Amino acid sequence: MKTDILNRLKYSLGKDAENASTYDWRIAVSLVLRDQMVETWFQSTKETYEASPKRVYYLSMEFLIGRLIEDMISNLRMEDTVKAAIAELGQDYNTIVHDEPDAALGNGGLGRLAACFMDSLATLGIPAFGYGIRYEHGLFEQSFAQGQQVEKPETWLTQRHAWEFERPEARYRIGFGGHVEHHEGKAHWHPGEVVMATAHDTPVVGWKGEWGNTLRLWSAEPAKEFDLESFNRGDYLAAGRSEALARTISRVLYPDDTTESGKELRLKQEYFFTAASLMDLLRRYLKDHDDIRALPDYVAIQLNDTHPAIAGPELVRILVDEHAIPMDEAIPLARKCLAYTNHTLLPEALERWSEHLMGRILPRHLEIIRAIEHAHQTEFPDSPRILEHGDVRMGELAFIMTHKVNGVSALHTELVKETVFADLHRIHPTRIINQTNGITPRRWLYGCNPSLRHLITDTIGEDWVADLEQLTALKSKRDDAAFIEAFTASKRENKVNLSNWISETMGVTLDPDAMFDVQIKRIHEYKRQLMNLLETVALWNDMRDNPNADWTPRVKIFGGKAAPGYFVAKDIIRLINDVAHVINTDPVTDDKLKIVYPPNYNVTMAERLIPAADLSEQISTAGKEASGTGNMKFALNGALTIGTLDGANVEIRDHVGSENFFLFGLTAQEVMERRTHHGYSRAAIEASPRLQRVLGQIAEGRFAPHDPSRYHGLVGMLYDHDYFLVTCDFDSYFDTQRRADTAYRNPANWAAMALVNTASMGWFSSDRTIKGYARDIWGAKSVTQAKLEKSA
Ligand code: 26W
Repeated sequence: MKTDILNRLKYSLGKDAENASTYDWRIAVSLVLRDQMVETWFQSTKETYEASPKRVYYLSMEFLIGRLIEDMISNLRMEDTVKAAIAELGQDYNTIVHDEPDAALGNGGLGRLAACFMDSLATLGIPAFGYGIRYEHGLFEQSFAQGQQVEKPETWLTQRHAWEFERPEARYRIGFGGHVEHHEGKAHWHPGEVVMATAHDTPVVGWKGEWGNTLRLWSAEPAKEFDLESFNRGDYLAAGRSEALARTISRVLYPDDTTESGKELRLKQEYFFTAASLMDLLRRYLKDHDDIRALPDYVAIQLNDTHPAIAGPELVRILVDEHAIPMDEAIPLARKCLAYTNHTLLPEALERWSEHLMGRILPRHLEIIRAIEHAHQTEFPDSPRILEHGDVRMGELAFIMTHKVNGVSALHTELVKETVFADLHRIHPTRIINQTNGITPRRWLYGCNPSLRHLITDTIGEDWVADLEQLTALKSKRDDAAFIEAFTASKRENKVNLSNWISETMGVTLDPDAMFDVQIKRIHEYKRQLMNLLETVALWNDMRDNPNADWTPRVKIFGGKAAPGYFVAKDIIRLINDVAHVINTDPVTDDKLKIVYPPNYNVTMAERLIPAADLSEQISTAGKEASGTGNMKFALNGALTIGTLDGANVEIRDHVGSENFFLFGLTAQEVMERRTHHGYSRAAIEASPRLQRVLGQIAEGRFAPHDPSRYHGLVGMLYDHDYFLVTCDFDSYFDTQRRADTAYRNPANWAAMALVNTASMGWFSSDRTIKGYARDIWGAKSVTQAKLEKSA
């Protein structure tokens, strides 16, 4: 290993050990690891061609990968080797691994789920490709100026991305605009603009490096060469215009995670990567198969939300226009290959493109969408329409063009059947199924929590990493004092590490014995960070009213970005920082209550915060959080959840036991019912003196003395438009927080409850989720499993 690293330093970076920077060492180590992975990767690719199994294609606009170096090291089982080599080379392991920028090619839950799924597909030995966009700039970098969010372009690619291989041979022409000509019943699309899609492959090797899949990300490049004439004429801008235009398509990730932008560039991004991916997988299929009608037997395409839903019309276009399959055969043929996952019920997140824009950017596809609509309407006359009020509804298109639609938690799937797709569900009663989300235990326990990982492995061996349900064996340890002590020590070690990091980076001193209460996720009104903050101010008031009472010290940790155009969310961020400033400088509560909000929350920060958490905030308005996955990560790392009966919280509580979960709030049914009551928020406020007092303080500028009216809007909204029922759930939330305070005062019992959480989270492994997709949707098999069975 040592020699390999020095060779890479020399021959790939042109550096010797004396002059190498941390960056050089990191790239050298990464390239050596990549060499290791290539063996497995090639072997897997070879075996796949030989076995010609069904392949899975996961199409996603987002892959929220984070850092890869530690994940690669642990999956290849090379920690000790790498650590020893780096030490012998006189370098510091942590300095090198922490130098890697996050690959932040996603907004939040949907993007991170795609990354966890890629790890599970490889670990399970299921042949798969992830297809997405190689954004030059991922999710913006967040900083705070006077407590307000400021966005800066993210720059991960200004450095060499060590893990990828450019694939110039996998290059496709992607057309936009233009017009369609029809001759003798055949359609010919003549695009007005063409860009090139070039593939960049990152090998994805699973646990123990037994199988390797590919994450293929597309970047946009100009189709035609540099315009030398314009240049020679001195019109330099014109010379670079087509290049700049082309590159724009893969330039930046849209930072919205709940509101569709409706922007032309976004539609072009969606079609760009979807079309390149379909061309690529069909080229691969036709290399070994000549009957396009057998495609559904060898290809399963999963649409990660509606963002790649244009795949339906695009596949039909290819079948009809390039393979002369009749339209009424092409539509069902395409449907058999496609499946769609819905991740949200929020109306503003359901994509709808104007027919006008679709007709201008993708004229042939609009024709095909009309044909799809006609075929479906003919068969089901009272079916909801794809084309409505001049819009193309991508949810309806995805539903009608796929053979399976799944929700991401049991509650969410029921709500999908009862609300957004109620009418289509009546027509296709077996199409909607559930696949409750999961998380990869490799990153979210083995990788991010070494002290707990070692304790578990020392207790039950290491097979849990690829068979997480084995954690249930730990339940028997809840009355084992020595084990509980070690379990508690692990949590405290993580809290001390976090306290050191917070004091280094934010200059705030935390008491590691206080309860670490953490809410980290995108800022959104339905996730109710505001309710958390209102409870914090109410607690502060009580502490100041009664400073000598026996308070449970509490540290409130917030993390999360707001979409740049989401002003209410930005106001909430500002209020959290304004309140933190006042409370953190209050001598009365100095040793009882602190609020910290580290800027630029991302995957790497989640890996730092989650192992140190005692309490996990999953407090969304019931019926709004499709699943949540942070909730699973916290419980797996021994945090107790305070939460509503929303998304996967319901199933987490079923698995850990209601006695090990702090439940509060209205149910989804009750939320819908309460909304019918006029003035429900004013009534709730009038019924809660505690809430009234807090809202009064905020409205009068207690936390913004130089701008007292700063939060009039926010408080006014709670009085009159409290759409997410913060006011109605406040008191039960406050009381439940006090129950948590009391419980925390009994450390042994708290640790026992936390242990039961960890031990009960096996089912929430993304390995279980992927097995569900493979069984119920894709009909895909594990090649490694098949090999094992054959050799047995
Ligand atoms: C068009 C703009 C846009 C972009 C992203 C709209 C919606 C999205 C995503 C669907 C939002 C998202 O990340 N949803 C989250 O998906 C997770 C994975 O299934 C769930 O666990 C979360 O509950 C859900 O909010």
